[in-house]
Amino acid sequence: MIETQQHLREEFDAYVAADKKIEPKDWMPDAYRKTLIRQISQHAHSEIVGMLPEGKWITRAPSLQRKAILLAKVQDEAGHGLYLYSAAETLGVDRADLVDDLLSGKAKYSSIFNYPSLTWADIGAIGWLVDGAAIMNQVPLCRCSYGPYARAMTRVCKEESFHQRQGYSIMMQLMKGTDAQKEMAQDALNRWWWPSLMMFGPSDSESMHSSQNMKWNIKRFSNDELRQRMVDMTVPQAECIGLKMPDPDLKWNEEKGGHDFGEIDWTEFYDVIAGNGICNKERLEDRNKAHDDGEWVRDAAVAYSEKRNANT
Ligand code: BYC
Repeated sequence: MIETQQHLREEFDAYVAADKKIEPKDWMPDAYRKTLIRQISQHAHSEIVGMLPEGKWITRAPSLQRKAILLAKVQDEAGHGLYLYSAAETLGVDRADLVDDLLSGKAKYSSIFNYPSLTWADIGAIGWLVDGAAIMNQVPLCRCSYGPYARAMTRVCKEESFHQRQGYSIMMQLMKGTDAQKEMAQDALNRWWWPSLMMFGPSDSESMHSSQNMKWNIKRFSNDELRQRMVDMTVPQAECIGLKMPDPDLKWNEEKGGHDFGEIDWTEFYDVIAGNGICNKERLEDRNKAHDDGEWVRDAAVAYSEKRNANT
């Protein structure tokens, strides 16, 4: 029995080392299954909670065209949540249990969604920076060793790149506008920049899952590597439209071939993920209300399927 386990483990390791995909019915170590359920479910919850800050602006979008675009974007996030819950279910968990953990406050979701969206420029900043960070993090996940997660990511990334461009287009338009519009765009960048960098997670020396998950080809790059790429990608985009990065320590480092940047406020990050951010309470209340309001839809779907099954 122990020998069989050992053999399965060696086979699994060789498979991952050869960059092959692990599929739901394949043998996998318990810890691999567990860390995937953790990451994929947190990711699914982030997509669902991520609808809230932008959803609040659908009725206040400045034109019909912007409203239609925002509506489609928020709907895409709901779709991403659903693909991800489905991917998590292939690992043997029940979606209803995952949702319960989100609603009770037990489960984590991305820190970024605990900040308020105060102005229309925040919708630009979210698309540009938050979806920008999401793409930076998720493109490598398309090569994740777990097949269903990798495949879900392929579609998610295609949609995220539209989202990122719509956000940048809002910022671009505001920066061509009046002084008040330019100030609004700058203020949004000032407030969203540091939280966007926090999305990549703790620094490498503090990240408890990175090293094992990189060995298993779940993660391909470390939190700090992806954060550095995000900084290097965003700085010229900001300059191009006349925005100033809110970091006095930011400067190009020729030797490293990237930017040096200021220290992240890790106390703030850990406070937010412990549930004490500006909007944690509001987000959970809104999500619980949406879930309760949707009960009749779930009941109707169950009644319909029971009736159909009885007739066949
Ligand atoms: N927020 O060992 P570490 C989106 C937790 S959705 C909260 O480095 P790992 C979008 C971490 O979970 C964006 N918690 O962990 C949606 C762990 O706690 P547990 C979401 C965070 O997993 C709508 C602990 O800190 N994207 O893009 O190796 C509209 C130690 O961290 C955060 C994903 O979920 C955080 N920022 O690395 C627009 C992508 N960071 O679980 C956009 C998939 C860390 O031990 N996820 N923690 O209790 C990942 O790539 C990785 O899970 C992370 C963290 C990079 C986030």
